[in-house]
Amino acid sequence: MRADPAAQTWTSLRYEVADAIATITLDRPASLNALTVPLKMELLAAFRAVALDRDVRAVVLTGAGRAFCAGQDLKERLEPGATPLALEVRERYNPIISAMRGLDQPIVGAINGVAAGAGASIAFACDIRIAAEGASFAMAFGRIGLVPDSGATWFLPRLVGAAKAAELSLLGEALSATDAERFGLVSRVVPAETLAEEARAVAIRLTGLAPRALALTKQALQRAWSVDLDEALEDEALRQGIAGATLDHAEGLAAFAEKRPPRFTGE
Ligand code: T3D
Repeated sequence: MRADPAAQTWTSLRYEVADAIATITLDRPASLNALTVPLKMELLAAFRAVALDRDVRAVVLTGAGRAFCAGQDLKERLEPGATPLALEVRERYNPIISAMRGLDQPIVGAINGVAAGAGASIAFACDIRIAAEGASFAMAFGRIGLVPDSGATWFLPRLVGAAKAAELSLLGEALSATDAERFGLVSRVVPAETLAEEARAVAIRLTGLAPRALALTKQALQRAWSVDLDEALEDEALRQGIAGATLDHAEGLAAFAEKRPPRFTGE
């Protein structure tokens, strides 16, 4: 897959850039956007394209049709010669999650419908999640005799707490959008008709902020999950040193003093 989105032929997703926002739409609606090998490869290529495009300041990730993503395409898994599971997870799923978490630009998940199995994991790996009223999350892995993957065991307890994560993972029952909001899994729930607009509005707000500070914040929040307080404090100090040396910080101070909106350039 090529890193230049203009040179790439997308068959299983749509990749559109406008107003410094890359919108990635999983586009296999007849299969509820289930993840085939081509879709996984394209999704990874899409995040790599974003990583290389400094003009993109935020990403919206969503699904076409009535689902966000139903996880692994189970029909493909039944085909003769399907890649062994551990290899598939290691070489196709894990790189997508790593690419999402390693991306400087924040990802807004517009969860338009069911997010099941690895589809839920991909939703969890977004930085901000907004759900449509009819959306739901299902840790569907156990129902087909598998274990949670693609980061689900790492993200879910951190997002909803250990007890709820265990219940959701072991029972595999769907969590409604309303309950997802109650447990802090999504920032808010909106009517389906306004989801795209609401997600875009959040992305637009992100594009107005200092890109380097956003990237450093994203990294700091993630690192804080796995270090003790002393390390987190030192990490914040280090990152503040980096952010403080940017032109965007100088611009932020100048804009404050001059009582005008800042114009951040990412430098
Ligand atoms: O490589 C590896 O295998 C390892 C990685 C594993 C990671 C995973 O993601 S494991 C979990 C895989 N996902 C699932 O088990 C979810 C399977 N789907 C469902 O349980 C249900 O479809 C949903 C709860 C998501 C939605 O239910 P519903 O009633 O709204 O829709 P439906 O009628 O079941 O599905 C609509 C169509 O989408 C249907 O197509 P058809 O029969 O009308 O032509 C259905 O087969 C298709 N579809 C839904 N999910 C998948 C799928 N096709 C392929 N793969 C799917 N995962």
